[in-house]
Amino acid sequence: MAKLFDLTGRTALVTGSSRGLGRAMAEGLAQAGARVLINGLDAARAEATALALRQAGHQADVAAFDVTDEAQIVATFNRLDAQGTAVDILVNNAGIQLRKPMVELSTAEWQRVIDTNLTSAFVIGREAARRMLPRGHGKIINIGSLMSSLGRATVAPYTAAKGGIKLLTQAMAAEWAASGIQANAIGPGYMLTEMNQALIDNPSFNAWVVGRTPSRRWGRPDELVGTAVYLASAASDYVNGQIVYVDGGMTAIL
Ligand code: GCO
Repeated sequence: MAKLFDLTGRTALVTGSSRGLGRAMAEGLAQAGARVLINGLDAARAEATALALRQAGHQADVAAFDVTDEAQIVATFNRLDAQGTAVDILVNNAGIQLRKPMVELSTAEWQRVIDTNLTSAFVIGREAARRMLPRGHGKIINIGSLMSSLGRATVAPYTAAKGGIKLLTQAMAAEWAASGIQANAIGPGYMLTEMNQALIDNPSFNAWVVGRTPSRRWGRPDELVGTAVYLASAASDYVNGQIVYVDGGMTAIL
């Protein structure tokens, strides 16, 4: 059974993994045996995270690039090719949030969220798949959200992007499953992260989350690790195009 979840010998690229959910998942994949590539906009912060993982006895390096910059993405994958580093597991986690009513939202603001949260997953997924397809195996894990299936006022671009992540995952399965690639998504619920700090600190929003969530609490970033390792491992070789909500039950009830 342990072998089923063992990632030894695999390399995992986790975008947006200097902190938050991405860092938690990168740590979990490393604990399962993977060599992890820490990505972030801030190279120094990414290096600090990779160093902390190495100090904990794991294999961790940095792949610092802007997930909205196609030239940087392509250059990174070309550099990894030249180094003989194959990305076996891709976690498309990087994302931003922008809370504003649509009638006050500029098109540029909309586009920035879509570019960061959705288009990046396509571009990085395409570059990874171009290398995975000839190898006949690969794992792609796209990070969705409650907003992959539910709407909330004032987060329209994030919601549209995360809804797109769900269906992009299904499109990846449609095109790549026959070649041994499994593409799935994780839909985190309300998690205790920096991105949500303003919500956590808002007494009425906090009360709403606790009351609306069957588990009656926010989730912790480390609570995504089990699902991430599962979707990155042989345990999910016959799972494709699915989204697993790790949300305390929020999407399961009215
Ligand atoms: C919000 C939050 C949510 C969560 C998460 C839920 O403003 O409602 O930011 O979007 O971050 O995505 O799955």
